[in-house]
Amino acid sequence: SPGNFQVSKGGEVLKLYSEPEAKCLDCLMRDPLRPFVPQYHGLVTRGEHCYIRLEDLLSGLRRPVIMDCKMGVRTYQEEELIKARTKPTLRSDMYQKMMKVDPSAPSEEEHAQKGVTKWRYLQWRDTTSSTSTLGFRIEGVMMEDGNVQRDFRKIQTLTQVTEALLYFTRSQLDTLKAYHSRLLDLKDALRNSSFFRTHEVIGSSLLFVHDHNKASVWMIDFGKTTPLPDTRELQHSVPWTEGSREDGYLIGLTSLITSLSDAIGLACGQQEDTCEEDNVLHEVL
Ligand code: I3P
Repeated sequence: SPGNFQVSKGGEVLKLYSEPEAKCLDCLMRDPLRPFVPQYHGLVTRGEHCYIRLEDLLSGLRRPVIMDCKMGVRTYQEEELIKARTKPTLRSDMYQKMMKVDPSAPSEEEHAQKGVTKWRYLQWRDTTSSTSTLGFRIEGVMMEDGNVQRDFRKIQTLTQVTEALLYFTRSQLDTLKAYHSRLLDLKDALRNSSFFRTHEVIGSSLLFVHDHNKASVWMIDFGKTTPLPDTRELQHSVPWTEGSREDGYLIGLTSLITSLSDAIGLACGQQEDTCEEDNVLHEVL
């Protein structure tokens, strides 16, 4: 959320300090994932707050277009579910946000309380988006003019995701291909990452950023990413069951890669003359 950020200078942004995030970034600077994470420059105090100094991923870009994909099959920590059971705290702000989207979503009890637990709210977001089924969701898109669109959060199917990708890239083949190849490289780096093997990655996003001549993807937001106890490791590619701590990160990455392939195929069809694969096929036929 923009409220947690301070403008800095020299191609940096300041993000409000959180211990779990700072620990992750420390670890990530010494991991094969480093090229996929904004560079971390340590901490700084401004006024009474401590901040994390991060590379500004938008620096040097002209009228950038941005898409935030929240990764994983769930966006709440197991701890949140336990809290909801043992000492439930009701959130009226989350009840209000739920009502705004769908007044029929809260139960009778929740209506009476005018509140929902944080777990309930986050789980509702997960099941009314593609998070639970595809392992990620598009949280938001910002177009060249700075206009932010959040409607994508209600997307449920891979076909809808592909349509959103075509909209976000304006069907530009070079941009789609750059994103596709960056995600394949990321998948490779994740395979070799000891950070990834040993952390539960929750509520983290892939940030897609492009302008007229550059496109890249970055891993961001590690405030709810936590190390596993001693020698435990995650697969990241299996459904979550309570206690497993599996996050489904790779389920989401695979869905995204599939959707990008589909988008490339469709964008090819729209501009036959510029598509190499198509031309080869025409020659053969
Ligand atoms: C927020 C979103 C954030 C979450 C925040 C939610 O909902 O899920 O990720 O913060 O909880 O309000 P939305 O985007 O639908 O408005 P965390 O990921 O840090 O838990 P919060 O209000 O307790 O900060």
